[in-house]
Amino acid sequence: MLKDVASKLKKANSIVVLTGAGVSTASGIPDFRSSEGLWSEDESREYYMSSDYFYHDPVDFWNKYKTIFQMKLLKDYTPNPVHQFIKELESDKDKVTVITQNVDGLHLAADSSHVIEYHGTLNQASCPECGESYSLDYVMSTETPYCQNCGAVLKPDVLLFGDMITAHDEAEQAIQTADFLLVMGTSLMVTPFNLLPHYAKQEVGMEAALINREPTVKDRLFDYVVHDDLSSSIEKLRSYLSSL
Ligand code: CNA
Repeated sequence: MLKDVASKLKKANSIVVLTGAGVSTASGIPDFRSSEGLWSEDESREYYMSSDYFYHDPVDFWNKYKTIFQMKLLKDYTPNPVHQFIKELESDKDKVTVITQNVDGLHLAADSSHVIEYHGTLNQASCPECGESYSLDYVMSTETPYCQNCGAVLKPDVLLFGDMITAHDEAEQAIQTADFLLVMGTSLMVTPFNLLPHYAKQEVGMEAALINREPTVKDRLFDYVVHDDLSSSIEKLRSYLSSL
């Protein structure tokens, strides 16, 4: 199966790669829905990570946000061979667009040229009043981060539950002009991101492959499905690609 995926990757001029938390587990960042994932510990997290809660109590929001993410996500993580493999695909393609649900910034750190951070990024926060942007270093330097211009409490640039998705049209546009879709490391449980493979298959009519350790609810959509660890799958894909 991976041999077929390698051959499709080789032939395609323009590829879209959809990624989820599973591409970053090899960097040491836990995913959400595996048994050791972040979400399994406490379901009230969905409420605390919502824009409703941010506007209700922004000071306690930051308290909760940092408790949930600071220990586990806001550290110095680096790209792993999966991020690097996606970057390497650019070497003989017209375009490789990465559309990621991840908020860790690791595709940008791996230097991928076209990255759509569909759920935003943990690496920045903005003022909801005046729009001024602040770095993660500033956010982490103080218990509650306030805007230095207007004094409002900053909002993280990560998409909170209840926030509008602004990247969906851009994501569909990228898919429209691609000729192969590769989906990696996601349970495809989150809507509307999980509508993108439907769009690729049913509206645009392109072939699509999924590599994920566990079966997903969307497996039937794909032409090629591989249930395996990404690090070893990437090694195999690399070696097939080099022999083509
Ligand atoms: P998820 O629902 O936790 O699913 C992750 C999937 O990846 C699971 O089905 C696993 O089987 C699979 N997986 C994990 N490790 C590997 C591996 N090494 N090889 C192959 N497959 C693997 O996460 P989704 O991305 O589907 O859900 C979307 C959420 C998760 C988004 O809102 C993200 O912001 C959020 N999230 C992001 C990060 C991050 O930025 N790194 C971390 C945790 C959660």
